[in-house]
Amino acid sequence: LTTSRYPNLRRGPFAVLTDQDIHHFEKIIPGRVITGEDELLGYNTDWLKTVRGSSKVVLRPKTTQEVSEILQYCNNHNLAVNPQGGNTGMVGGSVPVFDEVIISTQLMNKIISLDTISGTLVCQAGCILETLDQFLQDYDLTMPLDLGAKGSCHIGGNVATNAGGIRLLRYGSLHGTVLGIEAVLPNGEIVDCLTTLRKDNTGYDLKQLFIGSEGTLGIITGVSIICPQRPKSISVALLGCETFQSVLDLFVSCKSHLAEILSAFEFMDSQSMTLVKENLNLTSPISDYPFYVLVECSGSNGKHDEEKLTNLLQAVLDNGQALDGCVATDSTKIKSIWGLRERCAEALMVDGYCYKYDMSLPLSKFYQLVEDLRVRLGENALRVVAYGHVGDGNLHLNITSKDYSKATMELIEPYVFDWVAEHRGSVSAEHGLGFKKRNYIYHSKTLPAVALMATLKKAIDPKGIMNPYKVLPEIIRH
Ligand code: FAD
Ligand code: S2G
Ligand code: ZN
Repeated sequence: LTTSRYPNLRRGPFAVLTDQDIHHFEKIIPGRVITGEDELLGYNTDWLKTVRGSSKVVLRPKTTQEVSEILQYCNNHNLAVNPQGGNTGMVGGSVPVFDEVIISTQLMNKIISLDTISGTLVCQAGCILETLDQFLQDYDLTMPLDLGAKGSCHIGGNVATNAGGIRLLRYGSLHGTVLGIEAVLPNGEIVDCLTTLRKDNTGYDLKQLFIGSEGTLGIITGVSIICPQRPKSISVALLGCETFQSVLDLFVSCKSHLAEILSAFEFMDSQSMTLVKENLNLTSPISDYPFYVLVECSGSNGKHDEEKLTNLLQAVLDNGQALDGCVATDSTKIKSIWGLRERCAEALMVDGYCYKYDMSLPLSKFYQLVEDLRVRLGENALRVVAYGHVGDGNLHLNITSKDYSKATMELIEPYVFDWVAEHRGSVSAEHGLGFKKRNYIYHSKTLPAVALMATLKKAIDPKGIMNPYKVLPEIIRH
Protein backbone atom coordinates (compact mmCIF):
# COMPACT_ATOMS: atom_id res chain seq x y z
CA LEU A 1 0.00 0.00 0.00
CA THR A 2 1.48 3.39 -0.91
CA THR A 3 -0.16 6.83 -0.70
CA SER A 4 0.10 9.56 -3.32
CA ARG A 5 2.09 11.65 -0.82
CA TYR A 6 5.07 9.28 -1.04
CA PRO A 7 4.56 7.41 -4.31
CA ASN A 8 7.90 5.61 -4.18
CA LEU A 9 7.59 4.54 -0.55
CA ARG A 10 5.80 1.31 0.39
CA ARG A 11 3.85 1.15 3.68
CA GLY A 12 5.46 -1.41 6.00
CA PRO A 13 3.83 -4.82 6.79
CA PHE A 14 1.89 -3.40 9.75
CA ALA A 15 -1.70 -4.05 10.78
CA VAL A 16 -4.45 -1.56 9.98
CA LEU A 17 -6.25 -0.13 13.01
CA THR A 18 -9.57 -1.81 13.84
CA ASP A 19 -12.50 -0.86 16.08
CA GLN A 20 -11.39 -3.58 18.49
CA ASP A 21 -8.03 -1.82 18.81
CA ILE A 22 -9.76 1.50 19.56
CA HIS A 23 -12.00 -0.27 22.06
CA HIS A 24 -8.97 -1.78 23.77
CA PHE A 25 -7.20 1.60 23.95
CA GLU A 26 -10.35 3.13 25.43
CA LYS A 27 -10.13 0.53 28.20
CA ILE A 28 -6.50 1.40 28.97
CA ILE A 29 -6.93 5.21 28.84
CA PRO A 30 -10.66 6.03 28.97
CA GLY A 31 -11.49 9.45 27.47
CA ARG A 32 -7.96 10.02 26.22
CA VAL A 33 -8.28 8.37 22.79
CA ILE A 34 -8.66 10.89 19.93
CA THR A 35 -10.26 9.71 16.68
CA GLY A 36 -12.05 12.84 15.41
CA GLU A 37 -10.88 13.86 11.92
CA ASP A 38 -10.49 17.58 12.78
CA GLU A 39 -8.66 16.96 16.04
CA LEU A 40 -6.31 14.47 14.33
CA LEU A 41 -5.16 17.02 11.74
CA GLY A 42 -2.87 18.97 14.11
CA TYR A 43 -1.22 15.77 15.32
CA ASN A 44 -0.76 14.58 11.71
CA THR A 45 0.87 17.84 10.54
CA ASP A 46 4.38 18.96 11.46
CA TRP A 47 5.36 22.48 12.58
CA LEU A 48 6.85 23.24 9.16
CA LYS A 49 3.71 21.98 7.40
CA THR A 50 5.89 20.03 4.97
CA VAL A 51 4.92 16.45 5.91
CA ARG A 52 1.55 15.00 6.83
CA GLY A 53 0.52 11.65 8.34
CA SER A 54 -2.78 9.83 8.10
CA SER A 55 -3.03 8.45 11.62
CA LYS A 56 -6.56 7.50 12.68
CA VAL A 57 -5.88 7.68 16.41
CA VAL A 58 -3.95 9.69 19.00
CA LEU A 59 -3.41 8.11 22.41
CA ARG A 60 -2.69 10.33 25.41
CA PRO A 61 -1.40 8.27 28.35
CA LYS A 62 -0.68 9.84 31.72
CA THR A 63 1.57 7.20 33.25
CA THR A 64 4.46 4.93 32.36
CA GLN A 65 2.27 1.93 33.12
CA GLU A 66 -0.30 3.06 30.56
CA VAL A 67 2.45 3.55 27.96
CA SER A 68 3.66 0.04 28.75
CA GLU A 69 0.20 -1.50 28.24
CA ILE A 70 -0.34 0.46 25.02
CA LEU A 71 3.01 -0.49 23.52
CA GLN A 72 2.66 -4.14 24.52
CA TYR A 73 -0.73 -4.24 22.77
CA CYS A 74 0.58 -2.48 19.65
CA ASN A 75 3.56 -4.83 19.51
CA ASN A 76 1.37 -7.92 19.88
CA HIS A 77 -1.04 -6.65 17.22
CA ASN A 78 1.70 -5.41 14.87
CA LEU A 79 0.52 -1.79 15.00
CA ALA A 80 3.20 0.77 14.10
CA VAL A 81 3.50 3.75 16.49
CA ASN A 82 4.75 7.35 16.28
CA PRO A 83 5.78 8.86 19.66
CA GLN A 84 5.02 12.59 19.75
CA GLY A 85 6.00 15.37 22.17
CA GLY A 86 5.47 19.05 21.34
CA ASN A 87 5.51 18.34 17.57
CA THR A 88 8.11 21.06 16.92
CA GLY A 89 10.61 18.71 15.23
CA MET A 90 12.05 19.87 11.91
CA VAL A 91 12.87 16.64 10.10
CA GLY A 92 9.46 15.00 9.79
CA GLY A 93 10.08 12.62 12.68
CA SER A 94 7.17 13.67 14.84
CA VAL A 95 4.28 12.87 12.51
CA PRO A 96 3.35 9.54 10.87
CA VAL A 97 4.40 8.71 7.31
CA PHE A 98 1.29 6.58 6.83
CA ASP A 99 -1.28 5.63 9.51
CA GLU A 100 0.96 4.89 12.50
CA VAL A 101 -0.70 5.20 15.93
CA ILE A 102 0.35 8.50 17.53
CA ILE A 103 1.27 8.25 21.21
CA SER A 104 1.45 11.75 22.68
CA THR A 105 3.23 12.69 25.93
CA GLN A 106 1.02 15.77 26.29
CA LEU A 107 -0.57 14.54 29.54
CA MET A 108 2.65 13.16 31.03
CA ASN A 109 3.63 16.51 32.48
CA LYS A 110 4.35 15.92 36.15
CA ILE A 111 7.47 17.12 37.94
CA ILE A 112 8.58 14.21 40.11
CA SER A 113 11.35 15.64 42.27
CA LEU A 114 13.99 18.36 42.58
CA ASP A 115 17.11 17.97 44.70
CA THR A 116 17.93 21.62 45.43
CA ILE A 117 21.44 20.79 46.66
CA SER A 118 22.68 18.96 43.54
CA GLY A 119 20.20 20.73 41.20
CA THR A 120 18.89 17.41 39.90
CA LEU A 121 15.36 17.48 38.45
CA VAL A 122 13.30 14.38 37.75
CA CYS A 123 10.17 14.82 35.61
CA GLN A 124 7.87 13.10 33.18
CA ALA A 125 8.75 13.31 29.47
CA GLY A 126 5.80 15.50 28.55
CA CYS A 127 6.86 18.51 30.63
CA ILE A 128 7.20 21.58 28.43
CA LEU A 129 10.73 23.01 28.46
CA GLU A 130 9.65 26.56 29.33
CA THR A 131 7.39 25.32 32.16
CA LEU A 132 10.33 23.47 33.68
CA ASP A 133 12.55 26.54 33.42
CA GLN A 134 9.89 28.69 35.09
CA PHE A 135 9.51 26.10 37.88
CA LEU A 136 13.29 26.16 38.45
CA GLN A 137 13.37 29.96 38.71
CA ASP A 138 12.11 29.85 42.33
CA TYR A 139 15.09 27.66 43.23
CA ASP A 140 17.73 29.82 41.48
CA LEU A 141 18.23 27.04 38.96
CA THR A 142 17.83 26.91 35.17
CA MET A 143 17.34 24.26 32.48
CA PRO A 144 20.69 23.44 30.78
CA LEU A 145 19.16 23.99 27.32
CA ASP A 146 17.09 26.68 25.65
CA LEU A 147 15.63 26.80 22.16
CA GLY A 148 13.16 28.85 20.19
CA ALA A 149 10.52 26.13 20.59
CA LYS A 150 10.71 26.26 24.43
CA GLY A 151 7.02 27.15 24.75
CA SER A 152 5.85 23.94 23.06
CA CYS A 153 8.62 21.31 23.00
CA HIS A 154 8.62 18.57 25.61
CA ILE A 155 11.73 17.54 27.55
CA GLY A 156 11.12 13.99 26.26
CA GLY A 157 11.24 15.29 22.69
CA ASN A 158 14.35 17.32 23.50
CA VAL A 159 16.06 14.16 24.76
CA ALA A 160 14.73 12.04 21.88
CA THR A 161 16.22 14.49 19.37
CA ASN A 162 19.30 15.31 21.48
CA ALA A 163 18.32 18.94 21.01
CA GLY A 164 21.16 21.48 21.04
CA GLY A 165 19.86 25.03 21.23
CA ILE A 166 21.33 28.37 22.11
CA ARG A 167 23.02 27.41 25.39
CA LEU A 168 24.93 24.28 24.36
CA LEU A 169 28.13 26.34 24.22
CA ARG A 170 27.78 26.97 27.95
CA TYR A 171 26.14 23.88 29.41
CA GLY A 172 27.07 21.16 26.93
CA SER A 173 24.88 18.56 25.25
CA LEU A 174 22.09 16.45 26.73
CA HIS A 175 24.47 13.48 26.52
CA GLY A 176 26.19 15.15 29.46
CA THR A 177 23.40 16.90 31.35
CA VAL A 178 20.83 14.06 31.26
CA LEU A 179 21.64 11.79 34.21
CA GLY A 180 18.92 9.21 33.72
CA ILE A 181 16.03 8.09 31.58
CA GLU A 182 12.98 5.92 32.05
CA ALA A 183 11.79 4.43 28.77
CA VAL A 184 9.27 1.82 27.59
CA LEU A 185 10.41 -0.68 24.96
CA PRO A 186 8.10 -1.84 22.15
CA ASN A 187 7.33 -5.06 24.08
CA GLY A 188 6.10 -2.98 27.02
CA GLU A 189 9.17 -3.55 29.17
CA ILE A 190 9.96 -0.55 31.38
CA VAL A 191 13.66 0.36 31.39
CA ASP A 192 14.25 2.25 34.63
CA CYS A 193 17.56 4.04 34.28
CA LEU A 194 16.15 7.08 36.07
CA THR A 195 19.21 7.55 38.25
CA THR A 196 20.02 10.94 39.77
CA LEU A 197 23.66 10.03 40.35
CA ARG A 198 26.22 12.15 38.52
CA LYS A 199 28.56 9.19 38.35
CA ASP A 200 27.58 5.60 37.79
CA ASN A 201 30.08 3.49 35.89
CA THR A 202 28.35 0.13 36.19
CA GLY A 203 27.93 -1.47 32.79
CA TYR A 204 26.82 0.05 29.46
CA ASP A 205 25.34 3.54 29.78
CA LEU A 206 21.95 2.56 28.29
CA LYS A 207 20.38 6.04 28.56
CA GLN A 208 22.78 7.23 25.86
CA LEU A 209 21.04 4.92 23.38
CA PHE A 210 17.74 6.74 23.85
CA ILE A 211 19.25 10.25 23.69
CA GLY A 212 18.86 11.15 20.00
CA SER A 213 16.94 7.94 19.13
CA GLU A 214 14.03 9.99 17.74
CA GLY A 215 11.33 7.57 18.90
CA THR A 216 12.79 4.57 17.05
CA LEU A 217 13.85 2.48 20.08
CA GLY A 218 11.25 3.17 22.73
CA ILE A 219 9.18 5.89 24.38
CA ILE A 220 11.02 8.07 26.90
CA THR A 221 8.63 8.49 29.83
CA GLY A 222 10.91 10.05 32.47
CA VAL A 223 14.03 12.22 32.50
CA SER A 224 16.48 13.17 35.21
CA ILE A 225 18.65 16.14 34.37
CA ILE A 226 21.23 18.29 36.14
CA CYS A 227 20.15 21.95 36.30
CA PRO A 228 22.83 24.62 36.65
CA GLN A 229 22.66 27.66 38.95
CA ARG A 230 20.48 30.36 37.38
CA PRO A 231 22.76 33.27 36.36
CA LYS A 232 22.15 36.40 38.44
CA SER A 233 23.25 38.73 35.68
CA ILE A 234 22.67 38.34 31.94
CA SER A 235 23.88 40.78 29.30
CA VAL A 236 23.68 40.57 25.55
CA ALA A 237 25.71 42.39 22.90
CA LEU A 238 24.68 42.63 19.26
CA LEU A 239 27.68 43.33 17.03
CA GLY A 240 28.00 44.12 13.32
CA CYS A 241 30.84 42.52 11.32
CA GLU A 242 32.23 43.07 7.81
CA THR A 243 33.24 39.49 6.93
CA PHE A 244 32.62 35.99 8.20
CA GLN A 245 36.31 35.78 9.03
CA SER A 246 35.80 38.67 11.46
CA VAL A 247 32.91 36.71 13.02
CA LEU A 248 35.38 33.88 13.67
CA ASP A 249 38.06 36.24 14.98
CA LEU A 250 35.41 37.77 17.22
CA PHE A 251 34.55 34.33 18.58
CA VAL A 252 38.17 33.86 19.68
CA SER A 253 38.21 37.32 21.27
CA CYS A 254 34.98 36.56 23.14
CA LYS A 255 36.37 33.33 24.52
CA SER A 256 39.53 35.02 25.72
CA HIS A 257 37.88 38.16 27.14
CA LEU A 258 34.71 36.64 28.57
CA ALA A 259 35.94 33.10 29.34
CA GLU A 260 33.57 31.41 31.82
CA ILE A 261 30.73 33.97 31.53
CA LEU A 262 30.25 33.46 27.78
CA SER A 263 26.90 31.65 27.45
CA ALA A 264 25.96 32.03 23.76
CA PHE A 265 27.57 33.04 20.47
CA GLU A 266 25.07 33.13 17.61
CA PHE A 267 25.36 34.65 14.12
CA MET A 268 22.97 35.92 11.46
CA ASP A 269 23.88 37.05 7.99
CA SER A 270 22.40 40.25 6.56
CA GLN A 271 19.81 38.25 4.60
CA SER A 272 18.53 36.75 7.88
CA MET A 273 18.26 40.19 9.47
CA THR A 274 16.37 41.45 6.39
CA LEU A 275 14.11 38.38 6.67
CA VAL A 276 12.99 39.07 10.25
CA LYS A 277 12.60 42.79 9.56
CA GLU A 278 10.51 42.27 6.41
CA ASN A 279 8.43 39.28 7.51
CA LEU A 280 7.93 40.01 11.21
CA ASN A 281 8.46 43.81 11.34
CA LEU A 282 11.17 43.39 13.94
CA THR A 283 13.69 46.19 14.51
CA SER A 284 17.38 45.86 15.21
CA PRO A 285 19.38 48.32 17.34
CA ILE A 286 22.18 48.25 14.74
CA SER A 287 21.76 47.76 11.03
CA ASP A 288 23.16 47.27 7.56
CA TYR A 289 26.09 45.02 8.29
CA PRO A 290 26.99 41.90 6.30
CA PHE A 291 27.03 39.82 9.51
CA TYR A 292 25.58 40.11 13.00
CA VAL A 293 26.77 38.36 16.13
CA LEU A 294 24.75 37.93 19.31
CA VAL A 295 27.03 37.45 22.32
CA GLU A 296 25.43 36.55 25.64
CA CYS A 297 27.17 36.64 29.02
CA SER A 298 25.69 35.03 32.11
CA GLY A 299 27.34 35.35 35.49
CA SER A 300 26.84 35.92 39.18
CA ASN A 301 28.09 39.51 39.41
CA GLY A 302 26.68 42.12 37.02
CA LYS A 303 29.47 44.64 37.69
CA HIS A 304 32.18 42.09 36.96
CA ASP A 305 30.40 40.94 33.78
CA GLU A 306 29.73 44.43 32.50
CA GLU A 307 33.39 45.34 32.97
CA LYS A 308 34.49 42.29 30.95
CA LEU A 309 31.94 42.96 28.22
CA THR A 310 32.87 46.64 27.96
CA ASN A 311 36.55 45.74 27.66
CA LEU A 312 35.69 43.20 24.97
CA LEU A 313 33.65 45.71 23.00
CA GLN A 314 36.41 48.29 23.18
CA ALA A 315 38.99 45.77 22.01
CA VAL A 316 36.99 44.43 19.04
CA LEU A 317 35.88 47.88 17.88
CA ASP A 318 39.51 49.04 18.06
CA ASN A 319 40.84 46.06 16.09
CA GLY A 320 37.99 46.16 13.56
CA GLN A 321 36.62 42.70 14.30
CA ALA A 322 33.35 44.54 14.99
CA LEU A 323 32.23 47.67 13.11
CA ASP A 324 29.47 48.51 15.57
CA GLY A 325 27.88 47.11 18.68
CA CYS A 326 25.33 47.66 21.41
CA VAL A 327 24.87 46.10 24.85
CA ALA A 328 21.59 45.27 26.55
CA THR A 329 21.25 44.45 30.24
CA ASP A 330 17.54 45.00 30.80
CA SER A 331 15.33 41.97 30.13
CA THR A 332 13.06 43.72 27.58
CA LYS A 333 15.93 44.75 25.32
CA ILE A 334 17.62 41.39 25.81
CA LYS A 335 14.38 39.64 24.79
CA SER A 336 14.01 41.80 21.69
CA ILE A 337 17.59 41.14 20.57
CA TRP A 338 17.17 37.39 21.13
CA GLY A 339 13.88 37.63 19.20
CA LEU A 340 15.79 38.67 16.07
CA ARG A 341 17.69 35.37 16.19
CA GLU A 342 15.12 33.00 17.70
CA ARG A 343 12.30 34.00 15.37
CA CYS A 344 14.15 33.29 12.11
CA ALA A 345 12.32 29.97 11.73
CA GLU A 346 8.94 31.68 12.14
CA ALA A 347 9.91 34.45 9.70
CA LEU A 348 10.88 31.89 7.05
CA MET A 349 7.39 30.39 7.13
CA VAL A 350 5.92 33.71 5.94
CA ASP A 351 7.75 33.34 2.60
CA GLY A 352 5.95 30.10 1.72
CA TYR A 353 7.92 26.85 1.43
CA CYS A 354 11.16 26.41 3.42
CA TYR A 355 13.99 24.02 2.50
CA LYS A 356 15.74 23.65 5.86
CA TYR A 357 19.30 22.46 6.50
CA ASP A 358 20.97 22.08 9.88
CA MET A 359 24.65 21.27 9.37
CA SER A 360 27.82 20.92 11.36
CA LEU A 361 30.81 22.25 9.43
CA PRO A 362 34.44 23.07 10.15
CA LEU A 363 34.42 26.80 10.99
CA SER A 364 36.99 27.49 8.27
CA LYS A 365 34.46 26.36 5.63
CA PHE A 366 31.33 27.40 7.51
CA TYR A 367 29.99 30.18 5.31
CA GLN A 368 31.44 28.92 1.99
CA LEU A 369 28.48 26.59 1.54
CA VAL A 370 26.05 29.51 1.74
CA GLU A 371 27.95 31.46 -0.92
CA ASP A 372 28.27 28.42 -3.22
CA LEU A 373 24.57 27.64 -2.88
CA ARG A 374 23.55 31.24 -3.65
CA VAL A 375 25.53 31.04 -6.89
CA ARG A 376 24.02 27.65 -7.73
CA LEU A 377 20.41 28.68 -7.07
CA GLY A 378 20.46 32.16 -8.63
CA GLU A 379 16.86 33.14 -9.35
CA ASN A 380 15.53 29.70 -8.31
CA ALA A 381 15.00 30.77 -4.73
CA LEU A 382 13.16 33.58 -3.02
CA ARG A 383 15.75 33.77 -0.24
CA VAL A 384 18.87 31.97 0.93
CA VAL A 385 19.56 32.86 4.56
CA ALA A 386 22.08 31.59 7.11
CA TYR A 387 22.21 31.85 10.87
CA GLY A 388 23.11 29.55 13.73
CA HIS A 389 25.15 28.44 16.66
CA VAL A 390 28.66 29.36 15.50
CA GLY A 391 30.02 28.30 18.89
CA ASP A 392 28.86 24.74 18.13
CA GLY A 393 29.98 24.82 14.49
CA ASN A 394 26.26 24.52 13.63
CA LEU A 395 24.94 26.29 10.53
CA HIS A 396 21.23 26.76 9.86
CA LEU A 397 20.92 27.21 6.12
CA ASN A 398 17.40 27.96 4.87
CA ILE A 399 16.11 28.51 1.35
CA THR A 400 12.57 29.67 0.56
CA SER A 401 10.27 29.71 -2.45
CA LYS A 402 6.67 30.79 -2.63
CA ASP A 403 5.49 27.22 -3.20
CA TYR A 404 7.33 23.91 -3.15
CA SER A 405 9.36 23.60 -6.35
CA LYS A 406 10.79 20.25 -7.47
CA ALA A 407 13.30 22.10 -9.68
CA THR A 408 14.58 24.10 -6.70
CA MET A 409 14.69 21.00 -4.47
CA GLU A 410 16.71 19.14 -7.12
CA LEU A 411 19.19 22.01 -7.30
CA ILE A 412 19.61 21.84 -3.52
CA GLU A 413 19.60 18.09 -2.81
CA PRO A 414 21.81 16.07 -2.91
CA TYR A 415 24.25 18.97 -3.69
CA VAL A 416 24.09 20.43 -0.17
CA PHE A 417 24.63 17.05 1.50
CA ASP A 418 27.48 16.13 -0.88
CA TRP A 419 29.11 19.48 -0.13
CA VAL A 420 28.90 18.87 3.62
CA ALA A 421 30.26 15.31 3.29
CA GLU A 422 33.16 16.56 1.13
CA HIS A 423 34.07 18.99 3.94
CA ARG A 424 33.68 16.30 6.61
CA GLY A 425 30.70 17.95 8.26
CA SER A 426 27.44 16.43 9.49
CA VAL A 427 24.21 16.51 7.51
CA SER A 428 22.31 16.99 10.76
CA ALA A 429 23.87 18.87 13.67
CA GLU A 430 20.99 18.93 16.14
CA HIS A 431 17.57 18.33 14.50
CA GLY A 432 18.15 14.64 13.82
CA LEU A 433 17.44 12.65 10.64
CA GLY A 434 13.74 11.90 11.14
CA PHE A 435 11.93 11.05 7.90
CA LYS A 436 13.40 13.69 5.62
CA LYS A 437 17.12 13.07 6.05
CA ARG A 438 17.35 9.35 6.88
CA ASN A 439 18.60 8.39 3.40
CA TYR A 440 21.50 10.83 3.76
CA ILE A 441 22.85 9.10 6.87
CA TYR A 442 25.69 7.59 4.80
CA HIS A 443 26.93 11.13 4.12
CA SER A 444 27.91 11.29 7.79
CA LYS A 445 28.20 7.70 9.02
CA THR A 446 30.15 4.69 7.71
CA LEU A 447 28.45 1.54 6.40
CA PRO A 448 29.50 -0.57 9.41
CA ALA A 449 28.26 2.13 11.83
CA VAL A 450 24.83 2.19 10.20
CA ALA A 451 24.75 -1.61 10.11
CA LEU A 452 25.47 -1.69 13.86
CA MET A 453 22.65 0.82 14.45
CA ALA A 454 20.34 -1.52 12.49
CA THR A 455 21.48 -4.47 14.68
CA LEU A 456 20.66 -2.52 17.84
CA LYS A 457 17.30 -1.45 16.38
CA LYS A 458 16.49 -5.08 15.50
CA ALA A 459 17.39 -6.28 18.99
CA ILE A 460 15.25 -3.65 20.73
CA ASP A 461 12.39 -3.37 18.23
CA PRO A 462 12.32 -6.70 16.34
CA LYS A 463 8.98 -5.93 14.64
CA GLY A 464 10.10 -2.41 13.68
CA ILE A 465 6.93 -0.80 15.06
CA MET A 466 8.74 2.15 16.66
CA ASN A 467 8.55 5.21 14.41
CA PRO A 468 9.12 3.25 11.16
CA TYR A 469 10.59 5.06 8.07
CA LYS A 470 12.64 7.33 10.40
CA VAL A 471 16.35 7.78 11.20
CA LEU A 472 17.65 4.58 9.58
CA PRO A 473 17.78 4.50 5.76
CA GLU A 474 15.53 2.35 3.60
CA ILE A 475 18.56 0.34 2.49
CA ILE A 476 21.01 -0.93 5.12
CA ARG A 477 24.19 -1.42 3.06
CA HIS A 478 26.90 -3.80 4.37
P1 FAD B 1 8.48 16.22 18.61
O1 FAD B 1 8.66 17.18 17.50
O2 FAD B 1 7.13 15.88 19.06
O3 FAD B 1 9.25 14.84 18.23
C1 FAD B 1 10.58 14.91 17.74
C2 FAD B 1 11.11 13.48 17.59
O4 FAD B 1 11.26 12.88 18.87
C3 FAD B 1 10.17 12.56 16.80
O5 FAD B 1 10.94 11.62 16.08
C4 FAD B 1 9.37 11.87 17.89
O6 FAD B 1 8.93 10.59 17.47
C5 FAD B 1 10.40 11.75 19.00
N1 FAD B 1 9.83 11.83 20.35
C6 FAD B 1 9.15 12.87 20.90
N2 FAD B 1 8.84 12.60 22.19
C7 FAD B 1 9.37 11.36 22.46
C8 FAD B 1 9.42 10.52 23.62
N3 FAD B 1 8.86 10.89 24.78
N4 FAD B 1 10.05 9.33 23.52
C9 FAD B 1 10.63 8.93 22.35
N5 FAD B 1 10.61 9.67 21.23
C10 FAD B 1 10.00 10.87 21.30
N6 FAD B 1 16.10 22.04 17.82
C11 FAD B 1 17.38 22.15 18.30
O7 FAD B 1 18.06 21.13 18.50
N7 FAD B 1 17.94 23.36 18.55
C12 FAD B 1 17.27 24.54 18.37
O8 FAD B 1 17.81 25.62 18.58
C13 FAD B 1 15.92 24.46 17.90
N8 FAD B 1 15.21 25.58 17.71
C14 FAD B 1 13.92 25.49 17.26
C15 FAD B 1 13.18 26.65 17.08
C16 FAD B 1 11.86 26.59 16.63
C17 FAD B 1 11.08 27.85 16.47
C18 FAD B 1 11.28 25.32 16.34
C19 FAD B 1 9.87 25.21 15.85
C20 FAD B 1 12.01 24.15 16.51
C21 FAD B 1 13.33 24.23 16.96
N9 FAD B 1 14.10 23.07 17.15
C22 FAD B 1 15.39 23.16 17.61
C23 FAD B 1 13.57 21.73 16.77
C24 FAD B 1 12.71 21.04 17.85
O9 FAD B 1 12.17 22.02 18.71
C25 FAD B 1 13.53 20.08 18.66
O10 FAD B 1 13.90 19.00 17.85
C26 FAD B 1 12.79 19.56 19.90
O11 FAD B 1 13.69 18.85 20.71
C27 FAD B 1 11.60 18.67 19.57
O12 FAD B 1 10.87 18.45 20.77
P2 FAD B 1 9.31 18.05 20.67
O13 FAD B 1 8.84 17.74 22.04
O14 FAD B 1 8.59 19.07 19.88
O15 FAD B 1 9.38 16.68 19.85
C1 S2G C 1 17.42 27.48 15.47
C2 S2G C 1 15.60 26.00 14.48
C3 S2G C 1 15.06 26.81 13.45
C4 S2G C 1 15.61 26.62 12.07
O1 S2G C 1 16.78 28.51 15.26
O2 S2G C 1 18.44 27.42 16.18
O3 S2G C 1 17.53 25.10 15.44
O4 S2G C 1 15.19 27.42 11.26
C5 S2G C 1 17.06 26.20 14.74
O5 S2G C 1 16.39 25.73 11.78
ZN1 ZN D 1 19.39 25.52 16.18
